[in-house]
Amino acid sequence: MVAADNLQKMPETATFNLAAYLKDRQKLCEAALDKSMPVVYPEKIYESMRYSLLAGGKRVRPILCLATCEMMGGTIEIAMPTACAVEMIHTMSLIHDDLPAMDNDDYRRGRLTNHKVYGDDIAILAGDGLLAFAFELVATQTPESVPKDRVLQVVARLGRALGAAGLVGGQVVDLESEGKSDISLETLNFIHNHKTAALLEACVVCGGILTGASPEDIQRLTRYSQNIGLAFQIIDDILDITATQEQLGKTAGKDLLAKKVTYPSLWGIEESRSKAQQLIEAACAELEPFGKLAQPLQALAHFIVNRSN
Ligand code: GRG
Repeated sequence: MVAADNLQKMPETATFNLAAYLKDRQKLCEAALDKSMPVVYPEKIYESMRYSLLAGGKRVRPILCLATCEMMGGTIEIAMPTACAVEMIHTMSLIHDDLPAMDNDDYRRGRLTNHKVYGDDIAILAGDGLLAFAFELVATQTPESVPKDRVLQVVARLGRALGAAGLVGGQVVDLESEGKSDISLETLNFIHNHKTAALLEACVVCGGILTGASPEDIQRLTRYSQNIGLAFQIIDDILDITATQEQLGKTAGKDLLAKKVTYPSLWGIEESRSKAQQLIEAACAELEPFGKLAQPLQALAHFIVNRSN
């Protein structure tokens, strides 16, 4: 969920109220996620998947997917299965990231991590189950009005964003970089372009694909999302230093403790913030041709740099 202090900082214009927009879209996403996954036999695995999936979270990824689809002339209805899928994929990556074999974290989204409650074995399977279900959902629940070749493109785009060319690749380089103090900016960018930005890019681009967006528009959406993706991670690194565990819902200060190379460790906090802001300006500039229709995506970009969790 979006913390109240996040929303207070959000720019509110006469024509677009981001706080109200986020509240409304979060409610829709929560309801769709809840409905998508009932508990059946064997109950334990469904409960474990639902434990993490319905634990709150800002829902930035599904909202980006819905907002892009609407900007490009589509509806919430056609994008909702893909929006739920990206949140399931994101949640599974958090469950696996928190495992003792990876980041070894005890808290996430304000509660104990999945493996702390269900054990490592079930947590691994909950991640696997969410990942598989995400693809099933897109393939079977996207409305018939969406041509099948677009659904196939979404499946392919998501698969690429997650595998060794995306999240998995970024995570591998991140693990390899642990304990090394001589990580270059190039390597740091590789890690975060893959670990964080690739899924955010897929959320936005898939929202466009579902509407049959032109290759030029897909290019614009790609540049917008790559910029917000890197800015998202820069802010994540800053928050690890400046925010409390209560605000983050997970252990704070882990990067400093692990002596991890991060954007603030390379540039300092102020410079990092200013670089994130520049990325957001560049992202918003990509959307100028869409005029007022781009307001939600532009406001979401600003939300990403102004958030406090
Ligand atoms: C995808 C097959 C597959 C495996 C996962 C573990 C792993 C491989 C990758 C790690 C990916 C990871 C955890 C990246 C960090 C991304 C990030 C900045 C997360 C925080 O996102 P928020 O702030 O969190 O949107 P909420 O809780 O609000 O959703």
